[in-house]
Amino acid sequence: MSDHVSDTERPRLGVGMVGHSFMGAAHSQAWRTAPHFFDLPMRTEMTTVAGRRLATGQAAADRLGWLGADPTWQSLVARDDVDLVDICTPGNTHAEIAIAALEAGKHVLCEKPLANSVAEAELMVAAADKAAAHGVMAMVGFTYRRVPAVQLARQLVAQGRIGTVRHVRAQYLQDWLADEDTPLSWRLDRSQAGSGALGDIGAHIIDLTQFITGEAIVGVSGLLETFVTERPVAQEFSGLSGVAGTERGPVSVDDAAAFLARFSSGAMGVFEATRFAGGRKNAIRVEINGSLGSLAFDFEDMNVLNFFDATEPAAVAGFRRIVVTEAEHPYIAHWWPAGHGLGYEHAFTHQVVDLVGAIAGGTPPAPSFRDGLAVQKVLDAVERSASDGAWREP
Ligand code: SOE
Repeated sequence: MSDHVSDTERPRLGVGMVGHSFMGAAHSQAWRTAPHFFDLPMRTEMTTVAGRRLATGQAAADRLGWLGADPTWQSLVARDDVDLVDICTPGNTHAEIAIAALEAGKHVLCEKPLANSVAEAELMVAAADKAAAHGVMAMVGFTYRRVPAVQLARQLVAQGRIGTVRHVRAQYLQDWLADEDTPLSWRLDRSQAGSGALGDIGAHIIDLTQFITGEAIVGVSGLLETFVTERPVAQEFSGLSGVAGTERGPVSVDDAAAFLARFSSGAMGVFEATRFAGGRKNAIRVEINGSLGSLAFDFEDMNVLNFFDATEPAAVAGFRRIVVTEAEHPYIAHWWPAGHGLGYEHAFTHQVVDLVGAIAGGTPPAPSFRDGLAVQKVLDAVERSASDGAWREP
């Protein structure tokens, strides 16, 4: 890191993280890495972490690089040396933790989806609006926005390079539940996760497509399916896999979701989110067709954006594979020479960089809690439509 601003000149930002499983590990990596690759305007400190038990919290703190652990999220929020609360817990806890943190004057970064219901998300937005009046910031973690190829896609749309958007095609395909014996985890329990593939991964493509096109989804027709309604109860679970016990329990969320959508400009959208797409591990595919060209992105080839420019002579026009690793591309100048590529974790680092920049600059970060609420409303509309078969508005 170049040292333009000395440590004493930069204000300290104490961070407390709640939850230390898969997402907690991804966020920890980002807090560890960001100050070493970017000139952060604040001196971030990984102050403390809290989980369900102090002992596991302490072990996670040691493993993930936090200075210490707290016995509960309440004690973490109450600490004077914590300025920002990073929420990496299941959705059913987001509202309570985020609202308490904002009321205590702490900035908040909250994992997606923002909440488990529109009502909770509305309460979170109200708390964020109140806190904003005192310079307290709130951001929701739709991390894939910060993949450089996604940022480039948004820039090209904004520059008019694909003209009027007509089609939006988005898929989020995983296969970690395709094996019927994969055990239950909180992600399969509606009371904790709110919904299944729809909220967990469908939320990402709703946010991504609205982010890239700059348009809002204004109507949907949805379909939800649970293919495997009962699974072994997990003896242990970590990340997306676990050790199955002999007892079995119910799956109370959707395994897969599909929906048609209308965007504010009139563009048509086709969405699919599933954890049963055998062979697809983390395929986030977004293709946009406009009057002057098309864009196509696949997270499984995340350093690339495909761009078709329909204004080129037909004889030579065709999809161009832009390798988004040049210093001119968003964020890249802080990393490796051209062609050396970024991975899943870099977007989390960019998220920290942008959030710290927003806090230091006093500018509200994006995606805001209001953006999270907008996604929540689309999720809710898809669920309502899937249950009664009617076209629904968010
Ligand atoms: C599980 O489907 C999951 O971990 C999501 O919860 C994350 O948001 C996504 O980034 C990867 O997959």
